[in-house]
Amino acid sequence: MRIEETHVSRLITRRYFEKFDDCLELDVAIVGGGPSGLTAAWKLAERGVKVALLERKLSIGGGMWGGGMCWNVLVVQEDSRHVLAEAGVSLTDEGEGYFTADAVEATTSLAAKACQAGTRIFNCLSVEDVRVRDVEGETRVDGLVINSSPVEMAGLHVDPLVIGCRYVMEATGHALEVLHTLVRKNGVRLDTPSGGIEGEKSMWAERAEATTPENTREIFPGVWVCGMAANASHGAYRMGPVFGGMLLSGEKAADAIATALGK
Ligand code: 48F
Repeated sequence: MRIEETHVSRLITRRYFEKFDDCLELDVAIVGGGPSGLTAAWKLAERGVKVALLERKLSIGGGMWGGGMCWNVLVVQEDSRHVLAEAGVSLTDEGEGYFTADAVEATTSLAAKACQAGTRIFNCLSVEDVRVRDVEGETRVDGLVINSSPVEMAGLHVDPLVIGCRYVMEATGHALEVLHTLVRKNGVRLDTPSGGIEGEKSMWAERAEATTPENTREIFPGVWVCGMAANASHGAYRMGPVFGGMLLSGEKAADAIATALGK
């Protein structure tokens, strides 16, 4: 086979921009490709929701790759292992309700499930702001302001682009980047006890795992919080390298949003 380099370039640019163009109007835009975002993406796409996932880094997976302290084993509990099992991940029963999985197998399997179900993933792309609109007297988020990660990293003065969506999913983990930007720039009140970001408490894994799915909800019109972002926004504890709550949070958010969208 003869290989023409410019044709290879044409194939890449054509397919990429076809995909990008089709994602300018989405049902759901997920910010962050950690375990909660990937699970939500997979489950939303499976329900026929038009969903894209935007990840700043070259690699998706967030905090999954390194297990705990770079020792790449994940721990999940009895009530969440079905998510990894459904993704085809091998689990070892450690007794007393604990299961372990290889972090690399779990990350790549969740990512494959999300892609194969129809999620469009844009890695190397950073969300720097949200789009807001007044809808019937209520301020609502209905889009994201995005830029190329290398532009962000180099500090170049280049204007961003915008994608529209019915719902944004804030799945940026401890950083809560979407919510911090929303609150700082617009002075809006979130649906939290103080109306602001409550912050994250120290380690209490059992409590944190219980509250992660509970705190997974629409925290502002058009914005769902998912994964560690759910706890960090609600003043809840952290859980460290126990990943069950992340998976259940993604599953819950996907089910609620797909139902709200009539899917
Ligand atoms: O932190 P992360 O893995 O989020 P998660 O799904 O899972 C948390 C766990 O990994 C772990 C834990 C115990 O289970 O607490 O920490 O809540 O992944 C968040 C992803 O969001 C990306 C970031 O690079 C990471 O991969 N991200 C953060 N800010 C942005 C972003 C942004 N502004 N634009 C795009 N991606």
